[in-house]
Amino acid sequence: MDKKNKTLGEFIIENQSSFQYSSGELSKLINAIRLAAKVVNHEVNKAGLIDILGTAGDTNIQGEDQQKLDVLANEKFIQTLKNREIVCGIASEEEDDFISINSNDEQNQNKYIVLIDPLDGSSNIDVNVSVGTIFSVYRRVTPVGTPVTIEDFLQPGENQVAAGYIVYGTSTMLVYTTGDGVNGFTLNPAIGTFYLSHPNMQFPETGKIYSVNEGNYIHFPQGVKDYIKYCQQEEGDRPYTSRYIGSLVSDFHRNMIKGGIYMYPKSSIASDGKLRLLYECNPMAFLAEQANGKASDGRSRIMKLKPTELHQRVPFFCGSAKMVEKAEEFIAKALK
Ligand code: P6P
Repeated sequence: MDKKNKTLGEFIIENQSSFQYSSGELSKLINAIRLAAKVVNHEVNKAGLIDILGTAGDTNIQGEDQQKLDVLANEKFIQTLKNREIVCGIASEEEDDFISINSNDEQNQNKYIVLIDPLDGSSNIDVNVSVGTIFSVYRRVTPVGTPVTIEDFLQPGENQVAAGYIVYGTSTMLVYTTGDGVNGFTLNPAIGTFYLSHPNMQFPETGKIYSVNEGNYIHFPQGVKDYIKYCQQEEGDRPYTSRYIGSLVSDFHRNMIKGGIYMYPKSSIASDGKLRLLYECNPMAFLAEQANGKASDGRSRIMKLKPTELHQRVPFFCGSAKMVEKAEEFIAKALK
């Protein structure tokens, strides 16, 4: 079959044998994420109607009006994952603590935990700019059949068994990895099917796009300021182009296709940066490395960091390997 016409379902089945763990469960997990993505996509696409109609014209089963989209996305992903009894625990940006899923039941042999940012960049919804869902999957480290603990969630990113995102943009795409490269699937909304549109996605080794909120420039460490000035200098293939959507998934996706670097540095107003290690930086870092890119906190490989808290923040530099390395060089030089 032509690679490009393959559906996500066919792709999962064809590739589950290459997955080193229990392939059946992983397939069910990715399928659950696929379903939740279609439901959230439907809600995101009609969000603008809330202003026109007062509501989105729908009410949910409790007869309530349209909820805030990030709350709704959170509920849809948690509900979908819970109902399929595939995972033993979930952590979400929208939940203060992790959720244990009947994992104190001897019968619950589920081995996977999922961490999600259900709707990253949701403030962009009101201005019709693309947003995304990010997910990260690990095998639990505590005994199967016992309640999950925080240790199951505080694993270094290199322990991930799968990670991906859905970008709700001009088209809706699901992009994910299970450790054997990165593949992108585009939703055909007419029939609700994801088709393989971007097989084996790779970051160009270098690029000419830098993505950072330059409004924070005065607050950045000197090394970051020096790298931004380097991007703006007229020399060789520079100045680069500045592109910053304010939605991590969208900036990452564009940079992976065209080449570029995304930065959310620490600053004098955000001592650890803004992005969350567990359900934003680690999954995007897994994807970046699987696509021959890099992901760093400015000094160390993101996926090596040992998490200490569920919602901890870290500085984040991610994208084309040569560009991340150059940023790290400027940061190191300024510290000497
Ligand atoms: P700022 C969205 O809130 C987000 O987490 C990322 O998706 C995005 O890149 C960043 O924050 C935008 O943050 O401070 O530049 O508005």
